[in-house]
Amino acid sequence: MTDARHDVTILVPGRLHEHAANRIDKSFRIVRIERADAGLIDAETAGTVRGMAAMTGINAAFIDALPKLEIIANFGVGYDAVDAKHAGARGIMVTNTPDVLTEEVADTALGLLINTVRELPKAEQWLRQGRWEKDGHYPLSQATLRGRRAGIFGMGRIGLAIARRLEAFGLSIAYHNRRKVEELPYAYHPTLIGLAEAVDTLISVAPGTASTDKAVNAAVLKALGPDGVFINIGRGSTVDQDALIDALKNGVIRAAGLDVFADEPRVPQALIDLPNASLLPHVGSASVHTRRAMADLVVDNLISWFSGKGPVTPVAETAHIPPRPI
Ligand code: NAP
Ligand code: 8YV
Repeated sequence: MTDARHDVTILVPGRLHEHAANRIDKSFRIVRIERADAGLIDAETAGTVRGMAAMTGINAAFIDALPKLEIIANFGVGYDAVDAKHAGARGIMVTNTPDVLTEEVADTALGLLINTVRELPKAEQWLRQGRWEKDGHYPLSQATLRGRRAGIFGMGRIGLAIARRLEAFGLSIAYHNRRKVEELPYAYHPTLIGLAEAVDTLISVAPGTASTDKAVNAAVLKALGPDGVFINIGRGSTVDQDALIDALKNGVIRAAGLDVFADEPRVPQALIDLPNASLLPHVGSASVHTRRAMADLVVDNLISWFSGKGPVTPVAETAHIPPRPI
């Protein structure tokens, strides 16, 4: 897509992938500010802003400070940081970046699961610290993937890509969504606790919304059981993090692998200190290849919108908004 609209101002608050920023600069008039704070933009400029590209939180007050805003292009498939409901109510389109990151995130989920169960990061440290030569072999891992029963919380695009990989690894698969996906061969559980009771390996890839807030709580972890492994590649808000720390400390579950946290980038010391937690700094989609594809989709949404063709990937809360007339 090459349509240039240099009369359209696109606001970029905070950091943005440079490929996206460069493409926006080529096609539009770009205005960058340090963060999403209405105090950082003068009223005259605010009055010219018609689009936004963001990988930061965008709240209702910031949206309301931009009277001509038509579209917010979010960098990421998860858009929990954007008040999409408020945008929708004001007739402002919100887009996200689905599909282009699905396989990458599923790969990361499997890597995190194997690291957690087979202790590979710790085994590598053993070698790097010279302990193989000094102390002999790294101890056998207490856990194995063999015979595990996986449960996916959030069987959407990424959940399904994880399930396909788990099938190839020989694990049985069940899932919980609000709605059963009819065409899938996997066992459906209408409740999360029912899923946790039925499996020993729970993988959360649900979005961060009011309905998933702290859904993985003490009762769900107890239901998972003492051989239980919990993996979170979705959003930190879907888990009661204190309950998870207690469960890991007290043997309520065996281990956890986490790519996402309640208050990123802050990770509680209690979690860092736990030997049975494998931790990653939110790198699910973080390859050069995939982040560039996400950057392209952010800009393709802006170009399509301002060409009068509508959004490429609108989010559910704003999908009802018609394309703007040109
Ligand atoms: P998706 O296709 O929309 O899938 C989300 C699934 O969650 C849907 O199947 C949905 O089914 C289910 N769900 C939503 N609310 C639920 C609830 N209250 N209870 C039970 N199930 C619920 O999204 P996706 O592309 O797979 O992405 C999923 C999430 O992964 C994103 O929102 C993002 O937060 C996260 N993510 C993380 C990374 C990372 O770097 N770690 C990267 C990309 C994405 P129902 O509507 O039927 O309930
Ligand atoms: C990104 C993600 O790291 O797409 C998502 O929902 O969590 C990740 O792919 C994040 O959105 C970048 O800000």
